[in-house]
Amino acid sequence: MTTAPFLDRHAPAAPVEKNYALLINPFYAKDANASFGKHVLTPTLALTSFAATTPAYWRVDYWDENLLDGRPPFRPMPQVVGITVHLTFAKRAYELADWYRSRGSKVIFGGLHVLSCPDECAPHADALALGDGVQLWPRILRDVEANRLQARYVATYENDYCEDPPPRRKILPRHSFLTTTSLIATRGCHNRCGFCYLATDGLRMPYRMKHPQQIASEFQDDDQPYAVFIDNNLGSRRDYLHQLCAALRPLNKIWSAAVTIDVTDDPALMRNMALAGCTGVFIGFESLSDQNLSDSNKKTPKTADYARRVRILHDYGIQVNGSFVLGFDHDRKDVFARTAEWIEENRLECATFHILTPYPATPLFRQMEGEGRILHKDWTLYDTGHAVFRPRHMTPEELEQGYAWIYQRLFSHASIWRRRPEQWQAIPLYVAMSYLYKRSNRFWHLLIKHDLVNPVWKPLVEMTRWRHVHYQRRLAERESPAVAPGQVVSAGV
Ligand code: B12
Ligand code: SF4
Repeated sequence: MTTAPFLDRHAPAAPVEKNYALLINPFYAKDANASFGKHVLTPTLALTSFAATTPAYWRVDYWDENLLDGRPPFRPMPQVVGITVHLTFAKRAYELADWYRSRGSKVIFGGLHVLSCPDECAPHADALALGDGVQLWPRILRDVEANRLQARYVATYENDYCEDPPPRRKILPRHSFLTTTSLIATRGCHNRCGFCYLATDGLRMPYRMKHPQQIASEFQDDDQPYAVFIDNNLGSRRDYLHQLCAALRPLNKIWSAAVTIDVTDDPALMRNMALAGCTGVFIGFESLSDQNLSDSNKKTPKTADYARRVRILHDYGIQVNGSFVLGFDHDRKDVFARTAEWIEENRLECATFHILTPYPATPLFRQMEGEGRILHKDWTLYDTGHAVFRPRHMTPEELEQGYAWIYQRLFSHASIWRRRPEQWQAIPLYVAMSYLYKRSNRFWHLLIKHDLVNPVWKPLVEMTRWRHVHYQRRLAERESPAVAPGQVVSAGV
């Protein structure tokens, strides 16, 4: 889980196959503090989304190096290699690109890092796709065919999102993920937090939505019981989320999504989400300090009201995976213990932690650079598990130690027990989920390597779906929330 597959520099070049495209999600090292399981929950849509626009006479293969099946294929050599590049795996993307280019393939880079650091990426690729790949990929392939590939292709995110084809999920290895149904209904977010990639210079991503019925059809067609919405914020437009819930409800399937905590302002929406099969939400609380949140420009309710809002979600049987950022300017050394206590007090079923990370070309990066607080630009360590800047009230080492400590505490037997659901009937399922997700890192590589992720999880997913469908029926019959079921598969899991 920590070392990239070996690329043999002496391997001879195989012949190049015309009209063959290989799409690669490069390897990145996994943080041993967190769950390895999270990396095989749902596939990224970076590659499948634009793969859908490939002309029928092109062959497309998908290779995710994180599934531990070794290095990507090279016999025959693809005519085109498309690689998605994030800053944490940029170095690996460059190694792969150099290898394939030296043997005759044309390499195309796209993704967030290409947008924020194009000049760094350019020497390693034949062409850069800056922006929406769905619009650019068919143009790029046409230019490859006509032998007139350009160095840069640029697209905005302002077209009608309903015109995008469904992602090409059939190219994914089906047993390797908890579910292949990563759905994305919207792009953008009504917020622009200074630390978020959405605030990257030059990235204009207005909030765009697909028709709810398109999303329901995608969910139905992929034939999985559980979907994860990978939208930045599925709750940015509540009127839209109401409509989406109405479209999902007849499917009798379950799903989870990232939303902001202000969705709890609308009790009817909570009810509709539960009735539509929502079993969990991923919420970026970010911090329990109002000052940190306003410094970051995050429009969010007061932190003193967070606990009440978590209860509303729990009342509707919706589990909460809280995401917390550590190392803000108002964080002192007590932030770790205070955050852990709050999570336990409010019985968050799951929590994800991130060391504050100034992504290049964001307002936070500019601020930190202006204050001389950036420690280095080794992007591999910009993985939110390392301190890459000088925090205000502690040393970088103390921040990293606090980050490791809080994961250990939240994954401990005692903490898992303290956060157990109030209904005793729900406890066995909660414990099963917690142990599989949080305390099984030593087994995860075996599940991943032997394509067992989906077969092992499937019974738990089905049990959760079955329990939730029964709960939906009880909820539909009454005005107030019914007694919530315990879920096995929950927010972000
Ligand atoms: C799914 C997901 C994951 C999955 C899978 C990740 C993977 N690489 O396999 C999991 C859960 C494992 C994960 C883990 C992490 N993630 Co993540 N993840 C996402 C998420 C929610 C969706 C990605 C996605 O599918 N987007 C939708 C696609 C369609 O958009 P896209 O990637 O931008 O692709 C479009 C274009 O960029 C372009 N394009 C992209 N690639 C290519 C390639 C070519 C050839 C072409 C032509 C075009 C093209 O076309 C696409 C269509 O328009 C995003 C947030 C988001 N909503 O985007 C965060 C996000 C990418 N993750 C992020 C982070 C920080 C992480 C972690 C480091 C967090 C952590 N500490 O654990 C880890 C580790 C991963 C790593 N080291 O990179 C950050 C990255 C920030 C940054 N500036 O790099 C994001 C943006 C979340 C955020 N709001 O901060 N993640
Ligand atoms: S609310 Fe979340 S997705 Fe929206 S800008 Fe802030 S961090 Fe990014």
